[in-house]
Amino acid sequence: MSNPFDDPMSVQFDFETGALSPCQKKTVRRVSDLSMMFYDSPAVERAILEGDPAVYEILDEEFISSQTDMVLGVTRIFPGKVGNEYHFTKGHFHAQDNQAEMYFCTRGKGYLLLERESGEFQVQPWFPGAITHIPPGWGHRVVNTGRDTLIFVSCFHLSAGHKYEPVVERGFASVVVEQDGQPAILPNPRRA
Ligand code: S6P
Ligand code: ZN
Repeated sequence: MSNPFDDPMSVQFDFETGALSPCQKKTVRRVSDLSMMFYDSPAVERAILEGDPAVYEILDEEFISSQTDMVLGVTRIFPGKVGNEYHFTKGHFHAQDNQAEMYFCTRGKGYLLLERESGEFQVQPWFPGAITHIPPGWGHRVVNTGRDTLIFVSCFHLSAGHKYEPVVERGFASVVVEQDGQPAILPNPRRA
């Protein structure tokens, strides 16, 4: 039987809303799904009691051909904070540590945090038009510091997988918080 993904295929991406059409899978992550990630635990408890708001959602479309397994993902991080820490993606390494990824910011503003398990760390300011190649071995998290939804498109192999444990255990080297009305990049208190 022929595989429909062996033929070229286009999908539509809406720069305004981040909608992807068609879209096979939608995942919503709420504060309760990220409870180990924000450093201010009492603020996490309060946010959950006050309605457990959505922090971000992921729209995925998989292109599983007979020879490869590319995925196009759209992530929409809603504006907001837990305590004084801005909303972010959970962040992960790839389970297959030889797998890279492309990230393309299309709306909003914030930072891309990148960290190797050896501890090497980078913060890239992120804005529409920034396209980042994430080489193998670099964990990645996006932080939304703006008042608008931050939208980005990712492209990766499904077989790359996700490894969340190092981030759950110790977070990234820095946290991005609001200080005097401005974003500030500070050392992660969980690493003190
Ligand atoms: C997958 C890729 C993205 C993220 C998404 C949510 O390799 O990096 O599609 O899965 O941005 O982030 P997270 O950290 O919750 O998986
Ligand atoms: Zn990834």
